[in-house]
Amino acid sequence: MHLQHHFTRLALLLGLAFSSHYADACAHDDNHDHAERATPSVPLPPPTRPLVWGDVNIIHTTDSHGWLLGHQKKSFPEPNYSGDLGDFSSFVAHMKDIAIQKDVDILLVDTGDLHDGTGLVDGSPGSGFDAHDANEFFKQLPYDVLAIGNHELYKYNNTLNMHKYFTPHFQGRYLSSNANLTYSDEGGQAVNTPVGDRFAKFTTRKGRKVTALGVLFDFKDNAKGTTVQKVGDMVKESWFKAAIKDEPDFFLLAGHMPVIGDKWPLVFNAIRAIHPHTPILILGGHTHIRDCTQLDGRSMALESGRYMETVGWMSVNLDQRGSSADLAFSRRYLDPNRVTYEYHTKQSNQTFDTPNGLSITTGLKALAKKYGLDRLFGNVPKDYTINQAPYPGNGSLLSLFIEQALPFVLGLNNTLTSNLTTPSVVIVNSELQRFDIYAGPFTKDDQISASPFVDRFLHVPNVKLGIAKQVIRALNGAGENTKKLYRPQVLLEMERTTNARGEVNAAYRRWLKEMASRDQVEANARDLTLGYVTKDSCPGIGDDTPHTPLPYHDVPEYISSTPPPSLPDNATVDLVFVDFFVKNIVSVLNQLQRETIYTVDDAKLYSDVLSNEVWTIYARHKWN
Ligand SMILES: *[C@@H]1O[C@H](CO)[C@@H](O)[C@H](O)[C@H]1NC(C)=O
Ligand SMILES: *[C@@H]1O[C@H](CO)[C@@H](O)[C@H](O)[C@H]1NC(C)=O
Ligand SMILES: *[C@@H]1O[C@H](CO)[C@@H](O)[C@H](O)[C@H]1NC(C)=O
Ligand SMILES: *[C@@H]1O[C@H](CO)[C@@H](O)[C@H](O)[C@H]1NC(C)=O
Ligand SMILES: *[C@@H]1O[C@H](CO)[C@@H](O)[C@H](O)[C@H]1NC(C)=O
Ligand SMILES: *[C@@H]1O[C@H](CO)[C@@H](O)[C@H](O)[C@H]1NC(C)=O
Ligand SMILES: *[C@@H]1O[C@H](CO)[C@@H](O)[C@H](O)[C@H]1NC(C)=O
Ligand SMILES: CC(=O)N[C@H]1CO[C@H](CO)[C@@H](O)[C@@H]1O
Ligand SMILES: [Zn+2]
Ligand SMILES: [Zn+2]
Repeated sequence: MHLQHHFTRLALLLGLAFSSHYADACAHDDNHDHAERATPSVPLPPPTRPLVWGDVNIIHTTDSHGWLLGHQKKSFPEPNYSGDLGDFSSFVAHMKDIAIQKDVDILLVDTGDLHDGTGLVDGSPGSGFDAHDANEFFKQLPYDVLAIGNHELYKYNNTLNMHKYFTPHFQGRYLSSNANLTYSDEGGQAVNTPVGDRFAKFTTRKGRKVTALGVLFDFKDNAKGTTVQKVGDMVKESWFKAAIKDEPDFFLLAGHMPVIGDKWPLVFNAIRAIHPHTPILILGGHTHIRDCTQLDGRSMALESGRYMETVGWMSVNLDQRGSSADLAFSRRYLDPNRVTYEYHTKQSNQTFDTPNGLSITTGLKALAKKYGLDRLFGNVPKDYTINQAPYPGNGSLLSLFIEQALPFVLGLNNTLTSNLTTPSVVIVNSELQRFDIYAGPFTKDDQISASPFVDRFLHVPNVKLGIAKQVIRALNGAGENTKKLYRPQVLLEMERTTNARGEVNAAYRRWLKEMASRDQVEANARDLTLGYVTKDSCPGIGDDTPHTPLPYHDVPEYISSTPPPSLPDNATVDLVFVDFFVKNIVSVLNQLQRETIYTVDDAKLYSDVLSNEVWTIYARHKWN
């Protein structure tokens, strides 16, 4: 009875929502044959409705972080993101053809973070320039505008590489309005220059004038030899004022900056001050979520997820110059897979691939092989996830790491100062794990995606178990007293160091948590596949394929191994942790006890094993 009631109510709600979208789509779309198209002979749910095309249409990628071979695991929802860069290239080529048939403009935009995420971009063995080879494939896509991300600025060599090899290829369209690089030229002179270009002015195929920028958020942890100017200072620069002075048909603000809660309004307002009605199209990024907002009726700001799990779409119908009426915008978040791509381009599995697309796929696979990314360490028996399963618990990757993998691996090879007969308490930051580990083959590439951070294991000997237990609580800011004591000084410092490594995914997790709690009732009543369920600030439904949200479980910032239950609190243990937060450990220890005044020199090496080697060693022994 109860269920039935929910179901009916929801079916009604959904029915209404969908039918209004169909009406919307058909009003703008002169193609009414979408119902008859041949569906691929695979049991995959296609998107629900055609894209809404306008006079200007944009395909948007952001935060791809090297997922250029797509998500290849069989566990849900990974197949939804299985499209690789070759498939994407074919998709773009067909979309460009459709744009020509419709006689409208289409632009391809990327907003940064090409580095850090998979084996393809985390290490070109030997060269010292991450992502150099993978970028050669990215360059084969016909991007109209690209913006730099913070992950292009952590290592000086990477930034230099982008400047030398990426920037020239895009001929003025790789933009870094507020990010510079300093290097010595052949004559030994220091040159300070934008990594890409500061802005671009160009004319579209349909003759529309565009002024484009590439803005990075106020990023502070960039490498020595690079500079990031604050957005608030950038808009006061004379070059900026000159660049926005003339009125284009529309402004295209690409940038590695979240569309909500950041500095876009500063750029937007600076433009609006002199061009009150010019359309402003904003493409953002960085927080890895699907999001959209409109700063006014003649503007839209879209953020298109992460890791090639989302391709964004924005379209707008332009009106007369000088008009102040609201513009008709649309936006959509596509699941990047061949079903989606074939649906929207009206291609079959046989007609979809372009020669370029196929060659990109082949080339990327060959590169992965050359890098040894297919090297197999074992077969994972089941899925282990960071946030989809409760921690602690059997499905939790963090539980497996701290309770099984680490004790096993550190116990195997502990030839240094430490003494294996001494019990230990091991503490790591949960962000040490970057990505889930799914059932099936566990390769070098999976290791790099899941656990790339290279930290040493240190230990402070002779710590009372009772104190060790309080350390983890203090680090997590739990308990009345510890919260008061440690939140302000220690944890603020800690948050900064965590940010510096680019691991913080707080906004992304907030987003997952919000969708999981919001959609619980609907989830129960709907027979949908798992995936993202977006609720943004733009009108209508954004997701191209409706999904049931993934389960979400919070995890603490720091996790600790369980000490032997029989051990009394006054027994001493080795307090083991990764060197990345050694200062915080020392600081917390000194606040928790007065017997010893610790310094970072009291933290000695505990093992030869590095944090990024744990899974491979564990896999060799336990997953074979
Ligand atoms: C940066 O590149 C140079 C030139 O290839 C190389 O000598 C150097 O070791 C690299 N630095 C790092 C930190 O990889
Ligand atoms: C960036 O480079 C430009 C061009 O050389 C220079 O005028 C500007 O002052 C630099 N900006 C910063 C923040 O270093
Ligand atoms: C579609 O084409 C791809 C690439 O040619 C092929 O690998 C795949 O098996 C095909 N799928 C179906 C369902 O025919
Ligand atoms: C976790 O795994 C253990 C050992 O395989 C099993 O005994 C236990 O029931 C499992 N717990 C849950 C919640 O699945
Ligand atoms: C243990 O450490 C030694 C010395 O560093 C090394 O040669 C050996 O390969 C390590 N064993 C394992 C299983 O990692
Ligand atoms: C290891 O610890 C045990 C127990 O605390 C102690 O008896 C032994 O001497 C230690 N061995 C070394 C090599 O430190
Ligand atoms: C720990 O505490 C117990 C009970 O209070 C006491 O009997 C024991 O001697 C203490 N051990 C040490 C090493 O202080
Ligand atoms: C297109 C595609 O691969 N869709 C898959 C998305 O994930 C669900 C499971 O959540 C699968 O059932 C679909 O086949
Ligand atoms: Zn990113
Ligand atoms: Zn970023």
